[in-house]
Amino acid sequence: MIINVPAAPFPYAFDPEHSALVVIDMQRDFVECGGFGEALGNDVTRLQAIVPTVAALIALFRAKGLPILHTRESHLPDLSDCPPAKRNRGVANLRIGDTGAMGRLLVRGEPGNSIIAECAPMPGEMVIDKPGKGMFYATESDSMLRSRGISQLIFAGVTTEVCVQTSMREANDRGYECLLITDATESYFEQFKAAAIDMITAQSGIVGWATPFRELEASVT
Ligand code: TIU
Repeated sequence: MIINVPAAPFPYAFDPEHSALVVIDMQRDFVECGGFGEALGNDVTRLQAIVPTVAALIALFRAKGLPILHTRESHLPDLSDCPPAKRNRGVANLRIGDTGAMGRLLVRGEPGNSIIAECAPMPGEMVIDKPGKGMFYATESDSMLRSRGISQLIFAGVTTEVCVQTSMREANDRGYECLLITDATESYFEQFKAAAIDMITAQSGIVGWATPFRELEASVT
């Protein structure tokens, strides 16, 4: 059954049977003090405001029995999947692989690299470790989703204009219909979040659709 969800730039034809929720990088490294996000000079507390909404969105998908894919931005301990071009950016004292307050920054298996408790994956949910900003680069995301018959992706997570937007663009090019939940995503920069949503939805939804959580929730309950 198709459900028309009010959205920008026009209603999103939500098909629950072919949909998955994608929760991008809700990791301690980005959301908590002492992680990669703070090492880049960002105020990570901005991201904490969306946690209840992301958790509610996850709960909604679980209640409906719909699939969820969680991503983590992470690198192997030997950093063989982290190109120097990514590691050697800027003048940060703490770079990817260096040891911070929550272990080695952005390294798989370190305490800071885990997903925050409020958004933690449940057994049976898809979890993808990605070395890039996008969820499809060097991952099994596409085959995992296609093998489940999924053609629509509902997006949440951080940060809006970096890993979320990159993932939405990758998904759009692969033929997925993408809906961003605007109050379940956040950026370290207020103006970049707004601009990313505008870029995604402009030109008749050149990348996809956007709507607040309450519109999706009201449409499916
Ligand atoms: N720096 C920043 O805004 N984001 C990232 O580095 N990764 C993600 O967005 N996950």
